[in-house]
Amino acid sequence: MTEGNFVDYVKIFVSSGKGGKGSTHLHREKFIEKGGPDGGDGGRGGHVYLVGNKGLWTLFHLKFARHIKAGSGGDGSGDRSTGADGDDKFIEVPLGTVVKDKETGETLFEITDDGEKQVLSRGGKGGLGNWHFRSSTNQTPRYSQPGLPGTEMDVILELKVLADVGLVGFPNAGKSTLLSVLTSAKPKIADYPFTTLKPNLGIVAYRDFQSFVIADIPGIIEGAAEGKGLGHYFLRHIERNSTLLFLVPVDTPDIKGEYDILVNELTKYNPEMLDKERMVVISKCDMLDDDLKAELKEELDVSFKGIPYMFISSVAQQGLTELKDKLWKMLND
Ligand SMILES: Nc1nc2c(ncn2[C@@H]2O[C@H](COP(=O)(O)OP(=O)(O)OP(=O)(O)O)[C@@H](O)[C@H]2O)c(=O)[nH]1
Ligand SMILES: [Mg+2]
Repeated sequence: MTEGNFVDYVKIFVSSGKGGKGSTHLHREKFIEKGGPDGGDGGRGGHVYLVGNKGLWTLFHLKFARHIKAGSGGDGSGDRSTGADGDDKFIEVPLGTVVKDKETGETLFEITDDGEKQVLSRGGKGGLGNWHFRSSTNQTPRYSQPGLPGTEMDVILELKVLADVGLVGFPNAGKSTLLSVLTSAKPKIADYPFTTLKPNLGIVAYRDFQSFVIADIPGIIEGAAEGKGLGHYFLRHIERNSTLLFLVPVDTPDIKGEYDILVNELTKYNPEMLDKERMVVISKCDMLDDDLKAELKEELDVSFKGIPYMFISSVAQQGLTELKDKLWKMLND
């Protein structure tokens, strides 16, 4: 997935259909001079639904869909005929789509399951035909109800990426490079911070035709939870990942300290982040010879205590198979 078509936020205007008019009709037949009222009801206006689709990964297909409108209900007619219901509209969205009212900012609901269907905007009720209003005092009512109008609303759709593994690290830690060697994704890689501006997803092909999805998000810096850098905006993308992979480059002066800052930012953002499975990867290890690596390992065994960590190099392709094995195990245990 390239950066250009990853869309995780869209504003759309939806309107449900208005209800059809009830009919004011009097029965006419040869030889029956004054037939009774037989005006049928109007059909209901079309609803606008959101439907979860596990085959979708972005909201790109809705980027240019500014206005989504369901059909109006048909009017009722004589012989107690009910008007047809308006056409419903079904908006397909990826799993993890959060729906908000644009006016109030209130979260309306979230789509999490494949095939899950929720009404976003309900069509107006059809009006009752005059047939309903006959009574002992009025045998021929000459009125019926109009249909109720549909509702219009501006909504925001926001996507939380539902990948299996989320990559977390400071800018320049090597996250996109790792994604590019584990998957066929081709994210932009460069020697400056904030190269990645939008999440990238890649599929890791694992032994025996199995696979899992990795999400590479923009780098996180201290203060991200309060809105510094880009991290704040993208933290929601890793809220739903079941496993977090922390990347800290081997040339970082205080590796454990940097890891602590990352964990702290995630916790401030949402304490539930700490409940996830996590592992630390010390990246760019091709910069270190074996002696230095052994020395560092002694140090890290102490500072990381029980936290699982490992050395890798995306450039020299070191530790990648072991990393895949470990991630697979974490995801499936
Ligand atoms: N020596 C070495 N350099 C690496 C390795 N992995 C990444 N780099 C370099 O580190 C720099 C940053 O890599 P990126 O993959 O863009 O880092 P990132 O974490 O995605 O950065 P942002 O998108 O800015 O957050 C690039 O110059 C990469 O070539 C590695 O295994 N070894
Ligand atoms: Mg990047």
